[in-house]
Amino acid sequence: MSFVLKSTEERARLWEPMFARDLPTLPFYVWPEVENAQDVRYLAAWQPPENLEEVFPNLEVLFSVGAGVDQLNLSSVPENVRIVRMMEPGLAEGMIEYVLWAVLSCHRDMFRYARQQVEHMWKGAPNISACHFRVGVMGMGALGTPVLQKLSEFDYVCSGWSRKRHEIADIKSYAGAEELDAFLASTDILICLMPLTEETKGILNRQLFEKLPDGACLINCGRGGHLVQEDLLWALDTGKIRQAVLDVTDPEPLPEQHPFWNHPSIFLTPHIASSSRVNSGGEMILKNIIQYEKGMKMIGEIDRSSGY
Ligand code: NDP
Ligand code: OXD
Repeated sequence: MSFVLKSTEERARLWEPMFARDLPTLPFYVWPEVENAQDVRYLAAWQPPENLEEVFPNLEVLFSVGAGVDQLNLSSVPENVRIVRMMEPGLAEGMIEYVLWAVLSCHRDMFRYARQQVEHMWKGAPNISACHFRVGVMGMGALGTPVLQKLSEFDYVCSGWSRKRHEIADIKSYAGAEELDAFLASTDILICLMPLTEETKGILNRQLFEKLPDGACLINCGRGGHLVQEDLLWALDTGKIRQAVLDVTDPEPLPEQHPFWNHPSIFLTPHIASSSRVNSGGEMILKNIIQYEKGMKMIGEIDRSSGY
């Protein structure tokens, strides 16, 4: 039985001693230096090797080193292989910081002031209190929920939308397709923090934007595939959306001539909203292997039928 890491040098350097400390009898290999592929039971990777079934025929658990699993072609992972995504505390911390920055910047109109500076323009507008802004988060999971809780501390009027209803103090929970319109109608700043699945692909589209109040803001921290790009350009041109903050695009990076690069109302960041911290990510995988070997539940195991 062995473990293979197919990822960065930094992870390899830090995780190998951690594994030797906590699971000394489990051989640790760094891809592609694997001694006996038949023995490999655990693989941690962003992308597994091609022909996974042939490369590691006895694989039992595939750990994604990221929070999302949309980069995996789930149909090429054998049915018996359990898939576990990364859930470690650093991911939520980073996402809270990013979303808070983006929401405060939209609320306080910082992107407009940045544009004004380029024009040498000195022109202020009165401040509006946070309690007058309604912030809506699509996705109330491991990231969306702590983000909503932090925004609520800042006095924003917070709501979330997800498949199931969630009971969270001070947060209004909207659930399912039938409650999406009501959620959108009461959202001034919309944040996407959903996984990319067959159901959520292209969900940020013209039809959805039309349901938002005029002059809303959009913050996409999910995946580039959630957004229909030409529909965002339409929404910005018509004033339906006044500002977009995009941490994710499709593709990443965008091609040199893409209209988003120079759009005055789009602020792009290069997929840096959050990432798993190397040490706590390693600890999480170790904990999961130990739990798995005891027949216990693993934290972050995905449900293949829903794709997240
Ligand atoms: P979770 O799986 O914990 O939460 C996902 C949430 O989305 C759940 O609330 C779920 O609903 C909801 N959801 C899924 N499908 C639908 C649907 N069809 N309709 C309505 N709601 C839906 O994921 P995380 O919070 O950990 O992460 C979310 C995503 O954030 C990741 O998949 C990744 O794409 C992105 N991400 C981006 C990063 C960045 O740096 N930009 C960093 C890390 C992650 P329910 O609660 O009902 O199950
Ligand atoms: C992730 C990401 O999914 O960085 O972890 O987007």
